[in-house]
Parts: sequence; C-alpha cells; structure tokens
Amino acid sequence: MKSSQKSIVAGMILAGVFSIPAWAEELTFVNPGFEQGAEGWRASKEDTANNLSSVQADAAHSGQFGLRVEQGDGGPGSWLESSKFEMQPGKSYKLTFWARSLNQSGAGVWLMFKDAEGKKIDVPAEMSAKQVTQSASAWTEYTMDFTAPQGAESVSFAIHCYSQRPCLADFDDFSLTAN
Ligand SMILES: [Ca+2]
Repeated sequence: MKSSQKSIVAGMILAGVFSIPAWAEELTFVNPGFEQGAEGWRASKEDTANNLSSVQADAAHSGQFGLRVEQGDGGPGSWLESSKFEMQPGKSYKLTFWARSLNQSGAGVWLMFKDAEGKKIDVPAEMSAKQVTQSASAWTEYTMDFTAPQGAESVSFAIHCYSQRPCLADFDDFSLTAN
C-alpha cells in the first residue's frame, strides 16, 4: 500500500471515532443546556403569563438544569424561542437535543426561517418540526437535519407544546452544527 493510501485509510478510521464529522462546524449559542437559567431564550407572552416553560433542576439531562414545560388542559400552548443563527441558503445543518415526556404530552421543536427583512419563510412541516414521543418516555436524543431554504438569512427554533392539552416534558442539551 502506498503511503498516500495509508493516510486515507487512517483518516477514515479517525473520522469514525468522532460522532461529529470532521467537516461539521458546531455553532456556538448562548446557554444551550439551561445552565444559565433562561438567558438567551425568549418566552411568548402567554407562556410567561402562565409560567409554562421554566428552568428547573428536576429537568436536567446533563449539568444542573434543564427546561420543564408544564401546562394544563384547555389553556395556551408553551412557546420558548432560541436566539437567532445566521444561515447560508442551500447549506445543511443539524439540530440535536434531548427530551423526555413525563406524561402524555404534545411537545416538540419548531424551526423558524427568516429572510433578510425578518419575514418568515414557510417550509414543509416535515422539515420544520420534530415532535417528541407523546407518551411517557425516557430521555431520548432527537435530531433535525435540514437545509436552509432559498432566501433564508437566519433560523431560530422554539420549544412548543400544543395548546388546549396538557403537557409535562423536559428538554436539555441543544446543539447546532453546520455541514
Ligand atoms: Ca442542562
């Protein structure tokens, strides 16, 4: 085997060791695991008024804190939005997070793409939403692979439980990488 072939093989073996491919770039964002309380996250007015999303020790997957979403039947749905990330249209990204449902819950994560004027860009639901397991479940890692649509300048995402139904779910350890 030539030395150049050997180094390619060595590189392939090395690449397999890491869960993030060598070409992926992790995008930094404020407080992805709720260790700084709610810093960097913004709740809707209804969420704040009803105290639906709150940072709690009981909701930690790693570290000391995680996000608990708790709401009753027949009320508004929770909505906690991340900070915005700049995007390059056509480039692919991966959002991962950990979540568990403690009870029957209609909870998930929704992506919001915006253009240069801050106008929302509509994308198919199968690309923009990831629902967590609705019945009570152990901590699970969820992945959302998506490509920034034409005209998208930024993306943010929201942790949201459907309105008019109860929810008790925990979220932690968000991570966004660009390929
Ligand atoms: Ca945490």
